[in-house]
Amino acid sequence: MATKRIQTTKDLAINGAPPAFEEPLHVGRPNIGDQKRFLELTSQILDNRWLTNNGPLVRELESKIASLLGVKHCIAMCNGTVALEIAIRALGLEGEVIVPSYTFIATAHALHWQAITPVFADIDPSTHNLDPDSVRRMITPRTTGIIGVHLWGRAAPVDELQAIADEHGLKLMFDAAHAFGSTYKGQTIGSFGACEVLSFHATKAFNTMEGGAVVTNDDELAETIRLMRNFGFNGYDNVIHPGTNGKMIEVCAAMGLANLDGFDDIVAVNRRNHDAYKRALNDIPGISVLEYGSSERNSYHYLVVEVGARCPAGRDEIVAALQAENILARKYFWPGCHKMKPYRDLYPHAGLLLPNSEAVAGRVIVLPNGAAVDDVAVSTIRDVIVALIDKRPIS
Ligand code: T4K
Repeated sequence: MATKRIQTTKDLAINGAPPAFEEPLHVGRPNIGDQKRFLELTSQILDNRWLTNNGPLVRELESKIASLLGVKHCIAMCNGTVALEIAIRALGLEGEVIVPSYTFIATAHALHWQAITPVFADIDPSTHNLDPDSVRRMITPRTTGIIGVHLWGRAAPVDELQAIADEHGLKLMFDAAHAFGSTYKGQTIGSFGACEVLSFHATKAFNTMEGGAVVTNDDELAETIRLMRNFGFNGYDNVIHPGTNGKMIEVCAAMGLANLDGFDDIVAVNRRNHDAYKRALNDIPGISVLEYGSSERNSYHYLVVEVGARCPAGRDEIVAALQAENILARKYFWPGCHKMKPYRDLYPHAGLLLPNSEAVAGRVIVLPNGAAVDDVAVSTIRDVIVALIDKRPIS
C-alpha cells in the first residue's frame, strides 16, 4: 500500500520525504501456492519418518516436472548451483568452458569451484543472451564445453550454439535457472543440449524454497547424475563415482508439489503486471520494458527495464530513488561476472571483449513482480521516475 502521492521532486524520499511504502516491495518475493496442501504434505512427511534421500515426494515431484517439461529424466537437487556443479562433473567438462559474463555468479562459480576456467563470451544486446559469434571467438584448444544461459527465461540461441558445439566437438549444456515453463521454437525448455539445469530457489517463479534439478533425455547421463547426487553410491557400500550431497529434502519437494498447480496463475499475474509496467513506463524518455515476444512462452517473472542514453536520469540514480521509497529494485547482473573479484583477478582485461555485456549490465533495472505488485505499485514507480527527471533536459 503506497503512503503518499508523488508529484514533484520534493515528494521523493531521496529528498527527505517519507518512503512511498512502509513494507519493502521486493524483487523475488516468493510465490506461495496452496498452503493447506503444503502443511498436509509436511505432516505426512513427519508421520512417515522419511525426510530425505530420494523420498516419495521428491520422486513424485521429479516425475511431475519431467512430464510437464516433456523430458525423460528429472533429477531434483538441493539447489541450482549444486545441480550445475554435478551436471558439469557428470559431463566430464574440464580445461575451459565458455559462459556468458552477464549472468548470476553461480554459472561461473560452478565451473571455477571445480578448477575449470570459465571463459566469458559476449551477449547480444537485444536478447541479453550469448552471441554465437563471440562464443566462436573464445574457443581454444583447451575448450571442452559451452554453458548457455536462458537469461530472464528467454531461450539462448540453442540451434546456433549446438551447431558450434558439434563443429568443434564440444559439450553443450544450459543453465535454465530462469526458464521453468519457457519455450524455444515452441518446445518446452528442458530437452536442449546434453542437459539443462533448473533453479527452484525461493525467488524463482516456481520454487521449492531451496532446490533445483537437472533435466535430460540421456539415460546414461541421468544415471551418473543420480548417483553423483548421493556421494556416488551405487547400492550399499559401493561408490562408483566421485559424488557430493546434492539431495533435495522432502519438505522442499512438498513445497514444489504445493506450488506446481498454481504456476499458470502466477504467470498470468506476471503478464498482467508486465503489460501495466509497459503502459506506465514506456513513454518515459529513454526507458523501455524488455519484451519477451508473443511466439514463445515465458513466465514473465523478471520485469526488466533498460535505461537508455535519452533518459535524463542515470540507471543508478533511478535505483537509488526507488530503493529510498522501499521499492527494492535490483541491478541484476551488474557488474558482470568478469568484474567480480575472483574473475577480475583472473582476467583483468576481459571487458575489452565484452562491450555488450558491460553496456547491458550498466542499463538494466529489475523491478518487483508477482502477486505483491498491483496497479498502485506500478504507478508509484512511474511517479518516482517522472518526478526524478522533472524539468531536466531530454537528450
Ligand atoms: N544460474 C542463474 C542464472 C541464477 O539466476 C541462479 C540463481 C543460479 C544459477 C543458482 O541457483 P540457486 O543455487 O540459487 O538455486 C537471488 C537468488 O538467491 C538466486 O537464486 C537467483 N539466481 C538470483 C537471481 O537472485 P540474490 O543475492 O539477489 O538474493 P537476495 O537474498 O538478495 O533475495 C532477493 C530478494 O528477494 C530480496 O529483496 C529479498 C527477497 N526475498 C528473498 C528470499 C530468499 C524474500 O522476500 N523472501 C525470501 O525468502 O540472489
